[in-house]
Amino acid sequence: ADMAAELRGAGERGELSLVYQPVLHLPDNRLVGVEALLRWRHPRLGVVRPAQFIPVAEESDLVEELGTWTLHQACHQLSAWLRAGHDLWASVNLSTRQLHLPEFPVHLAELLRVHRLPGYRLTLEVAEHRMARDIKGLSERIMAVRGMGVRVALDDFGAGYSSLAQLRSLPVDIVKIDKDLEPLADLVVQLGQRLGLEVIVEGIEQPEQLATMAAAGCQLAQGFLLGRPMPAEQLEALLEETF
Ligand code: G
Ligand code: G
Ligand code: MN
Ligand code: NA
Repeated sequence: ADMAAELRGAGERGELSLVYQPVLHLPDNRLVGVEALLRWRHPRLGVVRPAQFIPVAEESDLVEELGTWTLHQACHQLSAWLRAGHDLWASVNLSTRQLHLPEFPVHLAELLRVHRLPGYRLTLEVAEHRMARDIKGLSERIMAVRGMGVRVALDDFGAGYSSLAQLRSLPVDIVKIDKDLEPLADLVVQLGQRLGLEVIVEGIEQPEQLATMAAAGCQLAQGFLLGRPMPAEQLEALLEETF
């Protein structure tokens, strides 16, 4: 069947959900944030990963529908956790197409207001392989978002189409790097510091990788070793443990 057609209305039918992966502050092993990751439970195919359906959604206005659902859901969940007394931020992956929508800043401001969220509790992750060549337009959008206090991360740096030029020209707060940059870890961490950015290393699966990244001065990390993406209830249990 046509995946795009099946995807339409998936949120309203209850087929979408978010899983949350912990981000740890390495010096004291504290859970400081979570990355929200989208899942689609297809009635016949079972759970479909975003790598399979986001590209389809990006070819049409579906990406707006999905993005709106995701942002709303993440803000709703984050707001509940904050009201329960937990101290954390949440990041949401954003399609550049969504970021470019004329109404995006207004929608975002409205979401923050409705959920009574201070902007700094939310991070938006933008991946460079999905970035338009329009660096200037993108930069303006990022500045508009940051004007609300929302933080912006450049995702997947060092993988695929990454370029130092993009990192230098985009006014982001955070750079997320892949554990494959381990051999260059200290250089990348220095680069981040030089550019005034926070560095988050992701994909950490082995204790040795964690040790190398920590020794290089990387303070924030995520990966299967530190916590798998998990449903909200499970993440909540983790938060209660360390409360
Ligand atoms: O969770 P998983 O490993 O399947 O994610 C695969 C890719 O999908 C990653 O690049 C991730 O950034 C992206 N992704 C996950 N959730 C979302 C989402 O809500 N919106 C968008 N645009 N991309 C997402
Ligand atoms: O592109 P982005 O960084 O948003 O993609 C995040 C994806 O990486 C998620 O789909 C998540 O499931 C996956 N992921 C998170 N931690 C690990 C890890 O330690 N190893 C691997 N292979 N994938 C991971
Ligand atoms: Mn991401
Ligand atoms: Na990433």
